[in-house]
Order: sequence, then C-alpha cells, then structure tokens
Amino acid sequence: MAVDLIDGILKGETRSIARAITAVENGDATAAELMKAVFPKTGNALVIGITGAPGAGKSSLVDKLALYYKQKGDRIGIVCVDPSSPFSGGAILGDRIRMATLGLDKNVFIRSMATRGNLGGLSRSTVDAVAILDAAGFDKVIVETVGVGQDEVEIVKTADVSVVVLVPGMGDDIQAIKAGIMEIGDVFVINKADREGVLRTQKELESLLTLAHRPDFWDPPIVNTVATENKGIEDLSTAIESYRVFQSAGDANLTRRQAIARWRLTEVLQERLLRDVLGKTGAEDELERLAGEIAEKKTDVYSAVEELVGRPVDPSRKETQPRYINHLGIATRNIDDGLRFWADALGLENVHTEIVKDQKVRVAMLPIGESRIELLEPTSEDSPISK
Ligand SMILES: Nc1nc2c(ncn2[C@@H]2O[C@H](COP(=O)(O)OP(=O)(O)O)[C@@H](O)[C@H]2O)c(=O)[nH]1
Ligand SMILES: [Mg+2]
Repeated sequence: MAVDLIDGILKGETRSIARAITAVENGDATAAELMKAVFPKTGNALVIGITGAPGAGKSSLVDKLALYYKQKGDRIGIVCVDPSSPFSGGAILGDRIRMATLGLDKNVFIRSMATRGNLGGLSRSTVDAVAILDAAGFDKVIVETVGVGQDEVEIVKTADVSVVVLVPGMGDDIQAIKAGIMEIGDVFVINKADREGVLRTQKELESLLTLAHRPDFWDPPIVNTVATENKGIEDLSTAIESYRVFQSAGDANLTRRQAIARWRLTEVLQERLLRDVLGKTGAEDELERLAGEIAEKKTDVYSAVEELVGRPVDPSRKETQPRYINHLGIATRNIDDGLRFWADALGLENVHTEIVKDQKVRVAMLPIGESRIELLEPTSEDSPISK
C-alpha cells in the first residue's frame, strides 16, 4: 500500500485525497488497507449530513454554509451523493461551478461520489470518503444526499448532525417523506423562505415533531433560510452547533455510534461476501447466464444462488432448530450417585454445588464444552424435582 498516499492525505493534499476517494469508490484491493491506516486519524471533524427532496436547495445551502465556515477559518470538505443533481451527473463541470463560488483553495474540497456500481457500496464508499476527509484535517465535512432511498438515509444517519431541508408549501410531501427522513433530522431547515407558505409549513412541521418521540429527548430546531440570498446561514450554523453540544454531553452518543458501527459492519461484510462470490474470474459471466435462465424461466432465483454459492442450504434444518444448549437439568434422587456416573465414568468435573432454597433443590454443575449439565436433587418431599 502506498505510504505516500497516506502521508499525502494526512498532510491534506488535494491530489492524494482525490486518489484515495477514487480507490474506495472502485473498491480497490488497496482500499481496505488504506482505510485501516486512515481510521486512527479520524474523529476530529464535525460531520454534517444534509438531506431533502431534489431541488429543495441543498447544494445552494451547502455552498453558503461552507463559505460561512471558511470565513470563520475552518477547512471544509464536501461530499455529494445526489444522482438527481447536475453536480453528480456532470460531476466535473458542476464541481467547477461550485468551486468558483467557494474559491479554489486548499481549504475547501468538493467531491461528487460516482453512482453505485455493480456491487453496490455507494454508502460504504461515501462514509469512507468522509473518513478520509476527516483524517485529512478538515474541520467540517458536509455530506449532501437526496433524501430518498435507504442508502441515502443511512449515509445521513452516520453524520454527527443531520439536517433535513424542506421548502414551503409541501404539506403532502411532508407526510410522504416523514416515514423516511423526519425522524433522522436533528435540525430542520425551511429553505426558500422567500416563498409563500413558510408559516404554514412551520406549523405542520412543528406538529409532526411533537408527535415524534426521540430517544434522546432532543427538540429539533427549525431554521428558515433563503440559500440564494445567503439568509439564515448563521442561524443554521448555530442550530447545528447546539445539537453538537447537546449530543456530546449526553450518553446517547455511544448508543448512536454503536448503531452506526453495526450498520457499517453489515455493509462492509455484505460487500465483502458479495465480492468473494462474484469477484472470481468468470463469475460475472456466470451471473449473466443465470440471469438469462431465470428470465427464460429455466431456473429460479434460489436455485441460481445455490449454484453461485455452491452450498445448498440443508432443507432438514429448520430455523427454529436449537443450535446451542446453555444447560441441561437432570433430576436425580441423589447427587452423589449421579456424580459417580457423570464425573467418575465420563470425566466431567463438578465445579460448583449449591442449594437453591426456593426451588428446594441441591444443584451440581458440570461444564461440558460451552454447555453444562446440572444435576438436581430434591431437598424435600414437596420439591418440584421430587415429582
Ligand atoms: N427562491 C429560492 N430559490 C432557491 C433557494 N435555494 C435554492 N434555490 C433554487 O432552487 C434550485 C435548486 O437548488 P439546488 O441547490 O440545486 O437544490 P438541490 O437539488 O436540493 O441540491 C436552484 O435553481 C436554486 O437556485 C431559495 O432559498 N429561494
Ligand atoms: Mg444538489
């Protein structure tokens, strides 16, 4: 693995950062090694996720917010995941235009993530890109995603602060999106506040938020902005900061981080297992062939998967079949007689004997592998074991 590349990232060199993000996007063999090296250097940036419907003004807001932070002396990294946005479609042109407003300098880095490839991994590569920018010393990393689709929602959830952008007069839309993104908003923005219906949207949003129950009892602030006129940006930064302070003080933070880690783990595992199956030479052709056969109804998806994985699931094995025994209780008249068999004849060791008063039994415990045998002897005639 290129030590130079990591060195370049840690020095905040644009070229190295861009190359590293391309590597994680492609899922290069070097990417895992790279991320392992990057990991210990992360955790300093404030990661802000910005999501909302296409056209809500996310990109405009991100640009103004970045400019605001830049003027405060921060270095800002921006990652866009928005297939509907011209910034990702025509990534280079879009980024140039945005660079023009933000100023081409070392303190701002903008990157649009390529749309998902064959093996998925858009969310994985985006979160990796954020980690790279964090390690590169950017103070704020802003992630823009369009608020539709599971991947996008998951990405925003990994941010330290999630901002949901709405626009006035979208009553029905609020209902529609509420299932997906309403509960992930730590801060709500009503952008395009130069339009009519701001107050109504605000009221609707407030009533929705009172219904929502957050496990951390945070009351998400609502900020009105006009991104195109640079209005409300300072309020937005204040709201973001207030949640950051709140979150770092509470113990919900660890739970949140653990939930994120769990999601990341399954994400990377999925991708890894998928690659183990489909990464072999000829596997892609095999996939195409099987897809064709399924389409022609020559086979079904399940049989095709078995063919790819090469290991049919044992049909006799039921989901409910136990796979592990904690302990097995055996009633006996006399523990010492029982021990003669279990301990002397089979060589198990009695590690502990105790009397459980309320059950009226004497118990001997003999570990066997990860399980244990418990011999139970009644201590009185009315013990449940006597019957
Ligand atoms: N009137 C008005 N238009 C805005 C505002 N913010 C963004 N826009 C316009 O809305 C359109 C979509 O903005 P964009 O930032 O690309 O939205 P995105 O798809 O959410 O990233 C553009 O034409 C912007 O100029 C605003 O506050 N007021
Ligand atoms: Mg956009």
